[in-house]
Amino acid sequence: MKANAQVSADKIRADFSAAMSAMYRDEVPAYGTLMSLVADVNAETLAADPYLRARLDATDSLERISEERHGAIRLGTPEELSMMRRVFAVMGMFPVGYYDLSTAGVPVHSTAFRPVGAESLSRNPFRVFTSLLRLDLIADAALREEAAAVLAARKIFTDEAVALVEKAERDGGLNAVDAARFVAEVLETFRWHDHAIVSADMYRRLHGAHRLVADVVSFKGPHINHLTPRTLDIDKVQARMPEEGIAPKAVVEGPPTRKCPILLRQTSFKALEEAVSFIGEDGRWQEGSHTARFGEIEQRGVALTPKGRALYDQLLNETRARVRPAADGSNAAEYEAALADVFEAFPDDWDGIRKAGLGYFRYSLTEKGMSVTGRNADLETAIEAGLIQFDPIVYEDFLPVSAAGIFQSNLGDDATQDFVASPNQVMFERDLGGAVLDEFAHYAGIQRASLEMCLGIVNMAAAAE
Ligand code: OOG
Ligand code: NI
Repeated sequence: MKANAQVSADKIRADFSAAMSAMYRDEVPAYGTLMSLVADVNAETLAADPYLRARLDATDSLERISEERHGAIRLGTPEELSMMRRVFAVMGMFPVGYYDLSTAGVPVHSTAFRPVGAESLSRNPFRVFTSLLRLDLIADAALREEAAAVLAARKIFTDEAVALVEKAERDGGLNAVDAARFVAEVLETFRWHDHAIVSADMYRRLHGAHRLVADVVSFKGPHINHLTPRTLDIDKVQARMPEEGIAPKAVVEGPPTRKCPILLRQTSFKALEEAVSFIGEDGRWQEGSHTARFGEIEQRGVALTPKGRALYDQLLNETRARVRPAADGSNAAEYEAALADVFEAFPDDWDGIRKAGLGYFRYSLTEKGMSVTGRNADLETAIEAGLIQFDPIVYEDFLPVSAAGIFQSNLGDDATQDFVASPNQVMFERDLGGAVLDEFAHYAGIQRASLEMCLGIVNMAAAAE
């Protein structure tokens, strides 16, 4: 390779994800424990289910699972958000979806930066759930202004990181030397700082407005607050966490346990209380603490169509109207029972989900299908004849109610607070400096392309025989 040849955005993302994982394992040892537990359970699950293993292998998703993770950060200003968009673009990560969390009592709105093409996703699907603090939802005007002033004065990116982003934009990429520097420089933005940029008194006041405000405003940068490996059996990992000395939150967020997993199920362990030094009166540091960083695991299932998603949302609302999961976990069993009961209404076999138009699937030719042409068959006939098969397309995004549950469990049980629901995607996109992509369009595109390819071949006019 020539010294100046550019490395792919996919490689930069894979390197960055690995560097972030190594850093977080050093900073939060429980994350390392969770990673090995997930790796064990994934290996057991695959060994016990050769069919699952074969299908993951056939759809290029087996390799990615052990390297798969997402993280989350919380930013303070529009400038930070738009610069973050440019940083992630260098790694082939683009904003997908808009999540309003004000309805759930968390003063942020968010997007997920992630790769979008099927090939990039199978190479490395690293995602970062990225939230922007909404000071406009904080009632105390004086505090709002003080917080804005602190945020305006901080610089979360190193000069070198910014210079490398500009270079990548100018040249359409980075060479290997610059890419390695870029990874190291950008990592600095996500690092934990145990010295706050505010006094203990200001921290207390920010904390009083909302714990999340204190978490965003008090520090030099947006420390990565969790990293989440992907498991193939979340119930098993959840059950084994206590044996490893990790206490999970009481309820798994998302759909119930099913034969055919849909969307996303997540659970986390509580944030750690960490020592922090605050700015003191006389130039001396004042000791204190802050809870922010935690661990999470997730199991991903099939991506749902708008129709499937509407059914999911309806069933989740129905469940929560019946039993509202208490933050202290006291009614966890009752909630789980209600969830399982209500979700009986959601078909639990792949063909049923597909036929009802609830999920997205990738179609491919079976061995038999590869050897026939000129069938003039429609999709269902071709499936029945064993010419075309289908695999669920994995959900690559997030769920607002689940995200709110994860936020809440880590902000403390007493942190529930009501805000007037005020989604503002227009403001978010203005601050971001671009539009967020539509998550459904991505899945629909993969499904359509696979379908056209299969039917095109099966129905291709028979070659002169
Ligand atoms: C983000 C919480 C959302 C998820 O997996 O739904 C999230 C945060 O706490 O900053 O990561
Ligand atoms: Ni998460």
